Amino acid sequence: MKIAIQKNGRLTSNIIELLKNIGYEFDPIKNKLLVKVRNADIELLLLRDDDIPEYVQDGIADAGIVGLNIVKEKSAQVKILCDLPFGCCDLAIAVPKKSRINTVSQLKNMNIATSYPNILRKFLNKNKIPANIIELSGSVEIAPSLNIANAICDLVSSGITMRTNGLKVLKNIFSSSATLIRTKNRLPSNKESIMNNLLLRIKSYLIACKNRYIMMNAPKAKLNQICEMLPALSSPTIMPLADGKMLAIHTVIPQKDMYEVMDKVKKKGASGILIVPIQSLII
Ligand code: PRT
Ligand code: ZN
Repeated sequence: MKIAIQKNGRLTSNIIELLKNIGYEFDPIKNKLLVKVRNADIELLLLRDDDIPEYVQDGIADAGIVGLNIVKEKSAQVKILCDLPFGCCDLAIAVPKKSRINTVSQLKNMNIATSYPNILRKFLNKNKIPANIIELSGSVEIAPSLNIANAICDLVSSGITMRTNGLKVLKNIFSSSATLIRTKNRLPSNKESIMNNLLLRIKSYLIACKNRYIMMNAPKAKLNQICEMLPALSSPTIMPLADGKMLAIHTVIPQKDMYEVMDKVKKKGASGILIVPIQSLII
């Protein structure tokens, strides 16, 4: 099965990290077009991100990892399998800070520079704003200062680029992150099973990243109170300790709650509290 990924860009290191963390082994991808996964029947196809949706749509690649912004801009006929927690950004309309334009409705008959003409056109049509779209392939942020456009529509993550170019955001029109996509075509059964396994690995890894395994010893008398404090995914495992007065409690809790839980159970007499990361979790 072929998975198309970005050859060299913002998403590349996150994709490689994800694929390695879900157990695929392969050589460094630098300067390569195709890399074989050693321990699965998978090849990684290294492309420019703009080409990935079409390669997957046309079945040249069976799956791909690419920003949702590119999938939507290309109107690619692919199936979105899973959002991934990196490459997060917004597509935003912005104008120079000193501009008197404060709402998108004031963009009527204005020139808006963008590398995302299709997403922008849909937004303008939906909101009945008749503006002119100026398509640029890069350096969109400098278009207003070059008097090419009154406004821009571009990706924002930290907001630093907009600020340094003296721009203010009027509206975020689209939120994006990296996504796993696949061809809409039914694949031969061996490829379908590799695809299902890939999706299972990714989903179980993403759930695992958001959770932690917690273990502690607690006085028997405090068991109910401690269990009430555990925002557990399922009922905790309780095991008696040799001394007869204490119990071992094991469970899975959301990572975001772990310090709060640790503090609360400690106050109720829990000791030997151990919190460990989970490699993979299937619910
Ligand atoms: O060479 P190739 O064509 O493969 O890559 P590329 O240069 O076209 O894309 P690349 O690597 O820059 O981005 C790949 C993907 O990362 C995008 O399609 C988005 O899905 C995602 N992404 C996330 C971003 C950003 N954040 C982002 N901030 N892509 C671009 N930017 C740019 C933005 O265009 C602007 O110039 O970063 C600048 C703004 O960043 P902040 O942090 O200053 O707000
Ligand atoms: Zn690109």
